[in-house]
Amino acid sequence: MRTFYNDRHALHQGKVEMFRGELVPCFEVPARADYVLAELKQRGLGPIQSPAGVDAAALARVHAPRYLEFLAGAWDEWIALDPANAGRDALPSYWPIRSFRSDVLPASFPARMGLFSYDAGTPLTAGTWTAARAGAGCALGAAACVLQGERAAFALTRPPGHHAGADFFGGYCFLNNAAIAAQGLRDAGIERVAVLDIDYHHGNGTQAIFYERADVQFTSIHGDPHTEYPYYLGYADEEGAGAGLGFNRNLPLPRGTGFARWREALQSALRGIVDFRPGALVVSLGLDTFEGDPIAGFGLATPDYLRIGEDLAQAGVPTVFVFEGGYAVAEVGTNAVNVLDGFMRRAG
Ligand code: OKP
Ligand code: ZN
Repeated sequence: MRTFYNDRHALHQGKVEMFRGELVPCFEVPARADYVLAELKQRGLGPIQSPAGVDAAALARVHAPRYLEFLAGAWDEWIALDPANAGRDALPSYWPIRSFRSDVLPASFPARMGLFSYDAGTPLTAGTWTAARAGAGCALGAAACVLQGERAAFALTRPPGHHAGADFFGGYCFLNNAAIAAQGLRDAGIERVAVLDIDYHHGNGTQAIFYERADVQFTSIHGDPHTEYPYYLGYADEEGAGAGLGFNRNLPLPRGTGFARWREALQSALRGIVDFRPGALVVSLGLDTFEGDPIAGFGLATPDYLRIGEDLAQAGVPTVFVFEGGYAVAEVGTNAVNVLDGFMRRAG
Protein backbone atom coordinates (compact mmCIF):
# COMPACT_ATOMS: atom_id res chain seq x y z
CA MET A 1 0.00 0.00 0.00
CA ARG A 2 1.30 3.41 -0.98
CA THR A 3 1.59 6.10 1.72
CA PHE A 4 1.21 9.84 1.18
CA TYR A 5 3.23 11.29 4.04
CA ASN A 6 2.90 14.87 5.21
CA ASP A 7 6.56 15.91 5.50
CA ARG A 8 5.46 19.30 6.90
CA HIS A 9 3.41 17.87 9.77
CA ALA A 10 5.89 18.94 12.47
CA LEU A 11 5.34 22.61 11.53
CA HIS A 12 2.12 22.22 13.50
CA GLN A 13 3.33 21.84 17.03
CA GLY A 14 0.98 23.00 19.78
CA LYS A 15 2.44 23.66 23.19
CA VAL A 16 -0.64 23.59 25.41
CA GLU A 17 -4.35 22.88 25.48
CA MET A 18 -6.94 23.91 28.07
CA PHE A 19 -7.90 21.01 30.35
CA ARG A 20 -9.77 21.30 33.66
CA GLY A 21 -8.79 24.88 34.26
CA GLU A 22 -5.15 24.44 33.37
CA LEU A 23 -3.01 24.70 30.29
CA VAL A 24 -1.54 21.20 29.91
CA PRO A 25 0.95 19.85 27.33
CA CYS A 26 -0.64 18.83 24.04
CA PHE A 27 -1.49 15.16 23.46
CA GLU A 28 -1.44 15.64 19.70
CA VAL A 29 2.34 15.73 19.15
CA PRO A 30 4.59 15.36 16.08
CA ALA A 31 6.11 12.12 17.43
CA ARG A 32 2.79 10.39 16.66
CA ALA A 33 3.36 10.59 12.92
CA ASP A 34 7.07 9.84 13.30
CA TYR A 35 6.26 6.51 14.96
CA VAL A 36 3.85 5.55 12.19
CA LEU A 37 6.37 6.48 9.50
CA ALA A 38 9.11 4.45 11.20
CA GLU A 39 6.82 1.42 11.47
CA LEU A 40 5.78 1.68 7.80
CA LYS A 41 9.44 1.69 6.77
CA GLN A 42 10.43 -1.11 9.12
CA ARG A 43 7.67 -3.40 7.90
CA GLY A 44 8.11 -2.42 4.25
CA LEU A 45 4.45 -1.72 3.74
CA GLY A 46 4.97 0.04 0.41
CA PRO A 47 6.31 3.19 -1.25
CA ILE A 48 6.18 6.47 0.66
CA GLN A 49 5.86 9.83 -1.07
CA SER A 50 5.12 13.43 -0.12
CA PRO A 51 2.85 15.41 -2.44
CA ALA A 52 4.26 18.73 -3.70
CA GLY A 53 1.24 20.82 -2.72
CA VAL A 54 -2.52 21.03 -2.57
CA ASP A 55 -5.12 22.36 -4.97
CA ALA A 56 -6.77 25.28 -3.14
CA ALA A 57 -9.98 24.66 -5.08
CA ALA A 58 -10.25 21.18 -3.54
CA LEU A 59 -10.19 22.71 -0.04
CA ALA A 60 -12.96 25.12 -1.02
CA ARG A 61 -15.16 22.19 -2.10
CA VAL A 62 -15.46 21.33 1.61
CA HIS A 63 -14.57 24.45 3.59
CA ALA A 64 -16.14 27.94 3.57
CA PRO A 65 -14.12 30.70 1.87
CA ARG A 66 -14.19 32.97 4.93
CA TYR A 67 -12.90 30.13 7.13
CA LEU A 68 -10.02 29.35 4.75
CA GLU A 69 -9.14 33.08 4.59
CA PHE A 70 -9.17 33.20 8.38
CA LEU A 71 -6.84 30.20 8.69
CA ALA A 72 -4.45 31.58 6.07
CA GLY A 73 -3.98 34.85 7.96
CA ALA A 74 -4.52 33.73 11.55
CA TRP A 75 -0.90 33.49 12.69
CA ASP A 76 0.01 36.94 11.35
CA GLU A 77 -3.03 38.42 13.06
CA TRP A 78 -2.08 36.72 16.32
CA ILE A 79 1.43 38.25 16.15
CA ALA A 80 -0.04 41.65 15.26
CA LEU A 81 -1.94 41.64 18.58
CA ASP A 82 1.36 41.45 20.49
CA PRO A 83 4.82 40.59 19.11
CA ALA A 84 5.38 38.41 22.21
CA ASN A 85 2.62 36.15 20.89
CA ALA A 86 5.27 34.67 18.57
CA GLY A 87 6.26 32.45 21.50
CA ARG A 88 2.70 31.46 22.45
CA ASP A 89 0.01 29.30 20.86
CA ALA A 90 -3.23 30.99 19.81
CA LEU A 91 -6.25 29.63 21.70
CA PRO A 92 -9.82 30.95 21.60
CA SER A 93 -11.58 32.34 24.68
CA TYR A 94 -14.96 33.55 23.35
CA TRP A 95 -17.66 31.71 21.40
CA PRO A 96 -20.89 32.93 19.78
CA ILE A 97 -23.21 30.40 21.42
CA ARG A 98 -27.02 30.55 21.00
CA SER A 99 -28.51 34.09 20.83
CA PHE A 100 -25.26 35.56 19.41
CA ARG A 101 -24.72 36.39 15.74
CA SER A 102 -22.43 34.31 13.55
CA ASP A 103 -23.15 36.17 10.29
CA VAL A 104 -21.08 39.20 11.31
CA LEU A 105 -17.32 38.77 10.91
CA PRO A 106 -15.86 40.82 13.78
CA ALA A 107 -12.73 42.88 13.15
CA SER A 108 -11.25 41.53 16.39
CA PHE A 109 -9.01 38.52 15.85
CA PRO A 110 -9.86 36.85 19.20
CA ALA A 111 -13.53 37.24 18.31
CA ARG A 112 -12.96 35.49 14.98
CA MET A 113 -10.93 32.75 16.70
CA GLY A 114 -14.08 31.89 18.64
CA LEU A 115 -16.41 32.28 15.66
CA PHE A 116 -14.42 29.63 13.80
CA SER A 117 -13.86 27.12 16.64
CA TYR A 118 -15.67 25.13 19.29
CA ASP A 119 -13.16 24.25 22.00
CA ALA A 120 -10.11 25.58 23.87
CA GLY A 121 -8.08 22.45 23.27
CA THR A 122 -6.94 23.15 19.74
CA PRO A 123 -3.95 25.48 19.61
CA LEU A 124 -3.21 27.28 16.36
CA THR A 125 0.54 27.67 15.83
CA ALA A 126 2.97 29.32 13.42
CA GLY A 127 3.00 26.35 11.05
CA THR A 128 -0.57 25.13 11.42
CA TRP A 129 -1.82 26.41 8.08
CA THR A 130 1.18 25.05 6.16
CA ALA A 131 0.98 21.67 7.88
CA ALA A 132 -2.79 21.34 7.53
CA ARG A 133 -2.74 22.21 3.81
CA ALA A 134 0.04 19.73 3.10
CA GLY A 135 -2.01 17.13 4.98
CA ALA A 136 -5.05 17.76 2.82
CA GLY A 137 -2.72 17.28 -0.15
CA CYS A 138 -1.83 13.83 1.22
CA ALA A 139 -5.52 12.91 1.53
CA LEU A 140 -6.09 13.99 -2.09
CA GLY A 141 -2.97 12.11 -3.19
CA ALA A 142 -4.25 8.92 -1.58
CA ALA A 143 -7.66 9.45 -3.20
CA ALA A 144 -6.03 9.92 -6.62
CA CYS A 145 -4.05 6.72 -6.10
CA VAL A 146 -7.26 4.76 -5.51
CA LEU A 147 -8.88 6.45 -8.52
CA GLN A 148 -6.00 5.11 -10.61
CA GLY A 149 -6.98 1.60 -9.60
CA GLU A 150 -4.99 0.86 -6.46
CA ARG A 151 -6.81 -1.30 -3.93
CA ALA A 152 -5.95 1.12 -1.11
CA ALA A 153 -3.73 4.06 -0.10
CA PHE A 154 -2.80 5.76 3.17
CA ALA A 155 -2.64 9.46 4.03
CA LEU A 156 -0.24 9.80 6.97
CA THR A 157 -0.76 13.28 8.28
CA ARG A 158 -1.32 15.46 11.30
CA PRO A 159 -3.01 17.56 12.53
CA PRO A 160 -6.01 15.21 12.26
CA GLY A 161 -9.20 16.31 10.50
CA HIS A 162 -12.47 14.64 11.43
CA HIS A 163 -13.63 17.22 14.00
CA ALA A 164 -13.16 20.14 11.59
CA GLY A 165 -16.38 21.34 9.98
CA ALA A 166 -16.97 23.42 6.88
CA ASP A 167 -16.16 26.56 8.89
CA PHE A 168 -14.73 25.58 12.24
CA PHE A 169 -11.72 24.01 13.91
CA GLY A 170 -11.65 21.99 17.13
CA GLY A 171 -10.60 18.63 18.53
CA TYR A 172 -7.02 19.19 17.26
CA CYS A 173 -8.40 19.47 13.68
CA PHE A 174 -8.35 22.34 11.14
CA LEU A 175 -8.98 20.90 7.67
CA ASN A 176 -11.14 17.82 7.33
CA ASN A 177 -8.80 15.51 5.43
CA ALA A 178 -11.28 12.63 5.19
CA ALA A 179 -14.04 14.90 3.87
CA ILE A 180 -11.63 16.47 1.38
CA ALA A 181 -10.69 12.99 0.13
CA ALA A 182 -14.35 11.91 -0.08
CA GLN A 183 -15.32 15.06 -1.98
CA GLY A 184 -12.30 14.63 -4.25
CA LEU A 185 -13.48 11.11 -5.09
CA ARG A 186 -16.99 12.43 -5.82
CA ASP A 187 -15.61 15.18 -8.04
CA ALA A 188 -13.58 12.62 -9.97
CA GLY A 189 -16.80 10.83 -10.84
CA ILE A 190 -17.30 8.22 -8.11
CA GLU A 191 -21.07 8.35 -7.62
CA ARG A 192 -21.31 7.08 -4.07
CA VAL A 193 -18.57 7.43 -1.46
CA ALA A 194 -18.73 5.90 2.02
CA VAL A 195 -16.82 7.34 4.99
CA LEU A 196 -16.22 5.08 7.99
CA ASP A 197 -14.86 6.78 11.09
CA ILE A 198 -13.27 4.39 13.62
CA ASP A 199 -11.55 6.99 15.79
CA TYR A 200 -12.60 6.83 19.47
CA HIS A 201 -14.20 10.26 19.13
CA HIS A 202 -17.23 10.93 16.98
CA GLY A 203 -16.32 12.60 13.67
CA ASN A 204 -18.67 15.52 14.18
CA GLY A 205 -17.06 17.61 11.44
CA THR A 206 -17.36 14.94 8.77
CA GLN A 207 -20.93 14.16 9.80
CA ALA A 208 -21.92 17.82 9.62
CA ILE A 209 -20.31 18.32 6.21
CA PHE A 210 -22.27 15.48 4.60
CA TYR A 211 -25.39 15.44 6.80
CA GLU A 212 -27.82 16.53 4.10
CA ARG A 213 -26.29 14.54 1.27
CA ALA A 214 -27.17 11.12 -0.14
CA ASP A 215 -24.00 10.79 -2.23
CA VAL A 216 -21.63 10.52 0.75
CA GLN A 217 -22.65 8.08 3.45
CA PHE A 218 -21.15 8.63 6.91
CA THR A 219 -20.81 5.88 9.53
CA SER A 220 -19.05 6.28 12.88
CA ILE A 221 -18.19 3.94 15.78
CA HIS A 222 -17.19 5.93 18.86
CA GLY A 223 -17.43 6.54 22.59
CA ASP A 224 -20.95 7.50 23.69
CA PRO A 225 -21.14 11.31 23.50
CA HIS A 226 -23.19 11.37 26.71
CA THR A 227 -19.84 10.95 28.46
CA GLU A 228 -17.20 11.33 25.72
CA TYR A 229 -15.87 14.21 23.62
CA PRO A 230 -17.26 15.88 21.47
CA TYR A 231 -20.41 15.50 23.64
CA TYR A 232 -22.83 17.49 21.50
CA LEU A 233 -23.03 15.21 18.46
CA GLY A 234 -22.69 11.52 17.66
CA TYR A 235 -25.94 10.09 19.07
CA ALA A 236 -27.65 7.11 17.45
CA ASP A 237 -30.73 9.09 16.43
CA GLU A 238 -28.74 11.31 14.03
CA GLU A 239 -29.67 9.68 10.72
CA GLY A 240 -29.15 12.51 8.25
CA ALA A 241 -31.53 15.22 7.07
CA GLY A 242 -33.31 16.20 3.86
CA ALA A 243 -31.87 14.30 0.91
CA GLY A 244 -29.32 12.86 3.34
CA LEU A 245 -31.87 11.15 5.58
CA GLY A 246 -30.78 7.54 6.02
CA PHE A 247 -27.19 8.22 4.96
CA ASN A 248 -25.74 8.97 8.40
CA ARG A 249 -25.20 6.24 10.95
CA ASN A 250 -23.79 6.54 14.47
CA LEU A 251 -22.84 3.53 16.57
CA PRO A 252 -21.96 4.93 20.01
CA LEU A 253 -20.51 2.44 22.52
CA PRO A 254 -20.00 2.84 26.26
CA ARG A 255 -16.64 3.75 27.75
CA GLY A 256 -14.87 0.50 28.61
CA THR A 257 -16.02 -1.38 25.49
CA GLY A 258 -13.64 -4.19 24.47
CA PHE A 259 -12.84 -5.67 21.08
CA ALA A 260 -15.58 -8.34 20.87
CA ARG A 261 -18.37 -5.80 21.18
CA TRP A 262 -16.51 -3.19 19.13
CA ARG A 263 -16.03 -5.71 16.31
CA GLU A 264 -19.76 -6.47 16.23
CA ALA A 265 -20.34 -2.76 15.69
CA LEU A 266 -17.75 -2.82 12.89
CA GLN A 267 -19.49 -5.76 11.19
CA SER A 268 -22.80 -3.92 11.42
CA ALA A 269 -21.23 -0.74 10.03
CA LEU A 270 -19.70 -2.68 7.14
CA ARG A 271 -23.03 -4.31 6.25
CA GLY A 272 -24.57 -0.83 5.96
CA ILE A 273 -21.65 0.33 3.84
CA VAL A 274 -21.82 -2.64 1.45
CA ASP A 275 -25.59 -2.13 1.08
CA PHE A 276 -24.87 1.46 -0.04
CA ARG A 277 -22.72 0.05 -2.93
CA PRO A 278 -20.01 2.73 -2.71
CA GLY A 279 -17.40 3.18 -5.40
CA ALA A 280 -14.85 4.08 -2.74
CA LEU A 281 -14.45 4.00 1.03
CA VAL A 282 -12.62 6.58 3.13
CA VAL A 283 -11.59 5.33 6.58
CA SER A 284 -10.91 7.90 9.29
CA LEU A 285 -8.26 5.81 11.00
CA GLY A 286 -8.00 6.78 14.65
CA LEU A 287 -6.01 4.50 16.94
CA ASP A 288 -7.25 5.99 20.19
CA THR A 289 -9.51 2.95 20.65
CA PHE A 290 -6.32 1.34 22.04
CA GLU A 291 -6.46 0.17 25.68
CA GLY A 292 -3.43 2.28 26.56
CA ASP A 293 -4.70 5.55 25.12
CA PRO A 294 -4.33 8.39 27.64
CA ILE A 295 -7.45 10.35 26.60
CA ALA A 296 -9.91 7.65 25.49
CA GLY A 297 -11.76 4.70 27.02
CA PHE A 298 -12.03 1.58 24.83
CA GLY A 299 -10.02 -1.58 25.41
CA LEU A 300 -8.61 -2.67 22.04
CA ALA A 301 -5.26 -4.47 22.04
CA THR A 302 -2.47 -4.32 19.46
CA PRO A 303 -3.32 -7.64 17.65
CA ASP A 304 -6.96 -6.50 17.32
CA TYR A 305 -5.86 -3.92 14.76
CA LEU A 306 -4.81 -6.70 12.36
CA ARG A 307 -8.36 -8.10 12.59
CA ILE A 308 -9.81 -4.65 11.90
CA GLY A 309 -7.75 -4.39 8.73
CA GLU A 310 -8.91 -7.83 7.60
CA ASP A 311 -12.56 -6.99 8.28
CA LEU A 312 -12.27 -3.72 6.35
CA ALA A 313 -10.77 -5.52 3.35
CA GLN A 314 -13.73 -7.88 3.24
CA ALA A 315 -16.02 -5.00 2.29
CA GLY A 316 -14.28 -5.24 -1.08
CA VAL A 317 -14.27 -1.49 -1.74
CA PRO A 318 -11.25 0.62 -2.91
CA THR A 319 -10.13 2.28 0.30
CA VAL A 320 -8.43 5.52 1.33
CA PHE A 321 -7.09 5.45 4.90
CA VAL A 322 -6.65 8.81 6.61
CA PHE A 323 -4.72 9.03 9.89
CA GLU A 324 -6.70 10.66 12.72
CA GLY A 325 -6.21 10.24 16.51
CA GLY A 326 -4.19 7.87 18.71
CA TYR A 327 -2.23 9.28 21.64
CA ALA A 328 -0.42 6.28 23.10
CA VAL A 329 2.54 7.56 21.13
CA ALA A 330 4.91 4.60 21.41
CA GLU A 331 2.22 2.15 20.24
CA VAL A 332 0.42 4.22 17.61
CA GLY A 333 2.79 3.15 14.82
CA THR A 334 2.35 -0.57 15.40
CA ASN A 335 -1.41 -0.23 15.80
CA ALA A 336 -1.86 1.87 12.66
CA VAL A 337 0.33 -0.33 10.49
CA ASN A 338 -1.41 -3.45 11.86
CA VAL A 339 -4.66 -2.18 10.32
CA LEU A 340 -3.01 -1.49 6.96
CA ASP A 341 -1.08 -4.75 7.00
CA GLY A 342 -4.16 -6.80 7.95
CA PHE A 343 -6.05 -5.07 5.14
CA MET A 344 -3.45 -5.84 2.46
CA ARG A 345 -3.00 -9.43 3.57
CA ARG A 346 -6.73 -10.08 3.34
CA ALA A 347 -7.16 -7.99 0.16
CA GLY A 348 -4.39 -10.04 -1.45
C1 OKP B 1 -9.18 14.32 18.59
B1 OKP B 1 -9.31 13.04 17.77
C2 OKP B 1 -8.09 15.65 26.75
C3 OKP B 1 -9.46 16.19 26.41
C4 OKP B 1 -9.90 15.79 25.05
C5 OKP B 1 -10.22 16.73 22.78
C6 OKP B 1 -10.00 15.41 22.17
C7 OKP B 1 -9.83 15.52 20.69
C8 OKP B 1 -9.60 14.20 20.03
N1 OKP B 1 -7.48 16.35 27.82
N2 OKP B 1 -9.95 16.89 24.16
O1 OKP B 1 -10.61 12.59 17.60
O2 OKP B 1 -8.50 11.96 18.22
ZN1 ZN C 1 -10.00 10.65 18.64
